[in-house]
Amino acid sequence: SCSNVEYDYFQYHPMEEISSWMSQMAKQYPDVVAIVDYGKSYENRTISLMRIGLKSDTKKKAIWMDCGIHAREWIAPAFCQYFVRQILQTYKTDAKMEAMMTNMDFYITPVLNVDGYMFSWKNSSTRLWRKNRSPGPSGDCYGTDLNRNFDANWGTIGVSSDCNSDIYPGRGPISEPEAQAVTYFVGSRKEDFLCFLTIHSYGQLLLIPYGHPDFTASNYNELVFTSMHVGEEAAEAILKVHGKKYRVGTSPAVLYPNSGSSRDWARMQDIPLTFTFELRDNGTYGFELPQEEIQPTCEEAYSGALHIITYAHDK
Ligand code: ING
Ligand code: ZN
Repeated sequence: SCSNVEYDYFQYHPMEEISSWMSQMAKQYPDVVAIVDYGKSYENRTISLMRIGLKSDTKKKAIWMDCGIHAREWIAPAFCQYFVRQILQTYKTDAKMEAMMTNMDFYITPVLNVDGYMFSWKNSSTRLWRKNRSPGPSGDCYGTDLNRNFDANWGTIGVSSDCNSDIYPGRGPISEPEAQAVTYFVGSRKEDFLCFLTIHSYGQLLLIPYGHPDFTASNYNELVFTSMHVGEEAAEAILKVHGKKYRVGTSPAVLYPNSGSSRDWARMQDIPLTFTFELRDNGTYGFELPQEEIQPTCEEAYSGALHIITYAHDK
């Protein structure tokens, strides 16, 4: 039957296949995997995450990971799926992973921007779509950049008020249903989350808060110090796998400033470790990363993500 056909983790998959893969995993691991629908996209599609963890008598901590907030970054959903497969394959034989799955739940959204992802699969002219699909104020332009729409210094820097722009931040903070879904789900249990990872491409970067160069929190220096340290160690772990260099820093230090990102919002909720991953490559293929690079990209990013998550767990 279909359920016995091996899922190919090293190919890009359209939304329908990712959705049925999620259901399949929940069926295959009923005690460990639950599907949680936590929002609706602008075009009324369900936004789902996989809650992955082992039963525990004590209150569990949590790890957040979202992929596919930007439609065209196809390597990101591929990574979330790979990550899920790896932790499910590992925990039965690896005591450390078993402990982490007992003490924590992983909340993993393989595709956050469902409408945009489907639009990017539609045809070659829409392949490089980034935003969601909600209409702008004038009705003749589409899409809000979901990673400019969060309530974190919203609309102040690294944005454009032109709704045709790829960095249009929307009508106001969390005007978009996809950003609302994350805000309300994470916000309602923010004290549980040890770590918030949001996965993008491309650039080979690990970005830490904040995107706004003038914004600092009370314990900002301590947090930057810890994040930089953990980030540098994660980058070392990544380098060891296939020799790829990832740079670590705040977005203004490494590239350019921005506002309204989910990572900054999560940090402002006092989630201790929040990172943006920018996966391969460095611009050779950009968003159209060849399928041959899916496996090595996932392997190295898994190593980096696991380092951060292990640190969060052990701390
Ligand atoms: N990059 C992110 C973006 O929202 C970012 C994160 C921000 C990177 C600022 C560098 C500077 O733009 C991508 N690729 O979406
Ligand atoms: Zn992105």
